[in-house]
Amino acid sequence: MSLLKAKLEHTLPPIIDEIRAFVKEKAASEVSKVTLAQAYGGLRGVKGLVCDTSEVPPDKGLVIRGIELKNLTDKIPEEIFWLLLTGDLPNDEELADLQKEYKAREDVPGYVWDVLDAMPADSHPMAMFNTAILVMQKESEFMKAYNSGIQKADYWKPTLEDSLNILAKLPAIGAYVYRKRFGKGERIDTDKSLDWGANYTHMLGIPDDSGDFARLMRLYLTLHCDHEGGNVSAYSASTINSALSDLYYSLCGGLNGLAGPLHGLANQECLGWVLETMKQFNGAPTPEELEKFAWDTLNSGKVIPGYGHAVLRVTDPRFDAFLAFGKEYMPDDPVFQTVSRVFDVVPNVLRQVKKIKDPWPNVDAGSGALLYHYGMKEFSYYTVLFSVSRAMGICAQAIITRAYGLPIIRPKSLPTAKYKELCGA
Ligand code: CMX
Repeated sequence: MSLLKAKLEHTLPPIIDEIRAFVKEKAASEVSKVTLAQAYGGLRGVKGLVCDTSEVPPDKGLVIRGIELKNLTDKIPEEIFWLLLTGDLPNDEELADLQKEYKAREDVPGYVWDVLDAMPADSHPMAMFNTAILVMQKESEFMKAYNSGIQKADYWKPTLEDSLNILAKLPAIGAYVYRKRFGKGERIDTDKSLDWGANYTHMLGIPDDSGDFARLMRLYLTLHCDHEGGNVSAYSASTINSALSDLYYSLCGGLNGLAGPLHGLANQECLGWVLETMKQFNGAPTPEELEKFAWDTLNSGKVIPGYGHAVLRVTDPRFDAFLAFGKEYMPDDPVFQTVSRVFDVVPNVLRQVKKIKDPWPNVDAGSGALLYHYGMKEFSYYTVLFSVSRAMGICAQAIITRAYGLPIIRPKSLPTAKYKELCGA
């Protein structure tokens, strides 16, 4: 048995008992009210979901199991997955065991490559990536166990198996999507001696003699791992999961939401916006030029990608971490310098637009420039990197939800006429 499963078998039962007792005792306590504006406003701020893997306080940004992200940027993604799931960072033995589990499960079924090869050459990388996940659904251990009559209390166990099986394969799948979609040549085999992030870098095939690109990839995969339960990808995935659809269905569904330009696709849009400013002004623009460009974007009815957030009200700590990386590894890169200058200018512009609640950069504002620096210039691929990372949070949330035995998600909708009645209109 993996050490991760053994640890969860030991730690989950008392947590589950405590939650059951707490909910029983306080069942009638009110935790949120919903106004009409919220009902018609994407339920912003309405509390009614449970997520124990991470939280996003508006004034802090991502906190994973009580630890602020800024204190986790030196951790590798495997450590983060362990933390999301168990609430603790792994010791050396536990980390090595998780890495061994990934290695044992990383071979991708041949039919996945065939399906990807058969997709139209101009498919979006996210469509390819998500298709590869969905096409593996027949491998689901949860589905097999469910069909064999597994007890509800054990649902989390095959969900953990599905998680490990999927996470182990995502770097190879993601790397092949990159090589296939952008004509980079043959698929590169996995290197069993490398960790999850470095192996992904290796299979992408981008030259990295210094190891700095692998360093960035590990950071990237760590920073994008989870963002509590209410964002589009997490919420979509957990809704699908709550129907006892297995993780191949629910992860794919969640990541389809990540492919939207207001969510994860913003990182592709963001670098495009930065490069557009450089094209228009023949190089790194001055602050005045950037300010004008920002106003032109807003006045043409478009959003400034990489800025604003539904929950955050401060600079995203994930952006801070990327900015720090850029300052250390590529301070003279003109694209990075432009990103840095955009950060000096755009919040002041957005602050002047009354309706915008958060003028600060989010995770997507800076990451593209760093990838671009190392030669990954295909913007439409960037959300796949985000997905490989976010799969950790979605899987961890699914395992925990199954362990808690939470029911199918089914909030109530009403027609407008009923809301009018309710509001006395
Ligand atoms: N540029 C221009 N307008 C913006 C804006 C931005 N960066 N951020 C918010 N606004 C606008 C909204 O479009 C909205 O306008 P309308 O009322 O006309 O529709 C208004 O300001 C109020 O929005 P808000 O309450 O501040 O923000 P929301 O919670 O509705 O939306 C988000 C949040 C992220 C979708 C929005 O800030 C946005 O579109 N940002 C740009 C896209 C982006 O970077 N997305 C990535 C987010 C991180 C992630 O999920 O990956």
